[in-house]
Amino acid sequence: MSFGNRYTGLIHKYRDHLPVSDDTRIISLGEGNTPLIRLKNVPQWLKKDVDIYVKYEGLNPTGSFKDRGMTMAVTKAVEAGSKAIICASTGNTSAAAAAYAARAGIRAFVLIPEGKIAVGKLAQAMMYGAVTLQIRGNFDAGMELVKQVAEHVPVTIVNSINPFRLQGQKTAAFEIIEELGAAPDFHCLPVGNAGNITAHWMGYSEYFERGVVSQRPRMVGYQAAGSAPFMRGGPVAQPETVATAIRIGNPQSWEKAWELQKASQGWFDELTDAEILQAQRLLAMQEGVFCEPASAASLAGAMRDIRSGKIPEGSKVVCTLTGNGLKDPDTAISQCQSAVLETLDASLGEVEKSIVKHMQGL
Ligand code: AN7
Repeated sequence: MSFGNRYTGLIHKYRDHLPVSDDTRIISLGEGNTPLIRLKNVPQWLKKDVDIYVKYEGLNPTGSFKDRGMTMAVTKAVEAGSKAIICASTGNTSAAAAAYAARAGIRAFVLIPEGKIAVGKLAQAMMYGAVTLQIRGNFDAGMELVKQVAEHVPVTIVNSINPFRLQGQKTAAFEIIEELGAAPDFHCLPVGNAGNITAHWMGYSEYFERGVVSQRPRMVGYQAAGSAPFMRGGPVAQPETVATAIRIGNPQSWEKAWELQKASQGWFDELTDAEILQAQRLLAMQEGVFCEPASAASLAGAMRDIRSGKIPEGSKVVCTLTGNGLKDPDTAISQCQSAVLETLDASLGEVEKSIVKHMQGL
């Protein structure tokens, strides 16, 4: 057994693959190194011989994959002397920006669509001390405002148009390759701005070009049907979906996404809110893994494409679970009305009666 190998975040671990120097002050909260969980019950339930792994990015320090990008973006902003960062966000980017700014001792400004971000994410932005600007408009409007205001005031944009974000996020692909000993056959992700799918393809490609692996996965991206600009062939003016994290009508990495789709021989598709929520609940109830609705789009899509044979039997599939289910308790509870929540008197008789009832058939 070896001691003293404290994990101190992905920049330390992958510094040879990242644009940092020995003098760089690293702003880290120990992000990365997330579990790659092999599903047991879902493949059986599908009656298909496939290996499905979920990369549980919800276990990052602020509960989403955004921490991988934010450790790099904030590290580089501080290195460049920036005193403030800014982003537009559907919630998770704002939570990560707020946390890493707090850690660095700089100011964070976050623009969020009023009433359209999950309550946990709002709590995070406020608790970490970001100046939280709720706009009467959606993410896309916020993104345009951020680009414009950054031309007038000295703030560093930390949305995924900041190239350091993708540098940090590519490390998830490194981790997957190191754990599996090879790239998977298919890698499925939810798509909003398409930054994360782009970053994963970068990571796989770097290990491929260095000869670490001899193959790269086919990349598969899923959007919510009400927010599916890739399927409509152009921006969606009024995106809507229960998966508020990907309620995005004008993806910032549009070209890169289509390039990697071609290069990897992957595809994009869309899922209804009902399909997304069903996959979220299935994953929680069958596997004990709680992700937020947007994240479940990756599994929902993979299940559909496995069923149809588009993803053939014998495949190794990785689904990225981008965010933690605890971020959005309202959506979770609202779809559990049929689940087991009973109200009863604090009496032994009542409690015992309920337990006996629910033990029947076990
Ligand atoms: C849980 O926080 O864009 O395709 O502003 O939070 O890289 O945009 C969030 C995106 C998937 C989509 N899953 O990733 C934001 C934001 C979750 C997310 C995505 C997001 P990209």
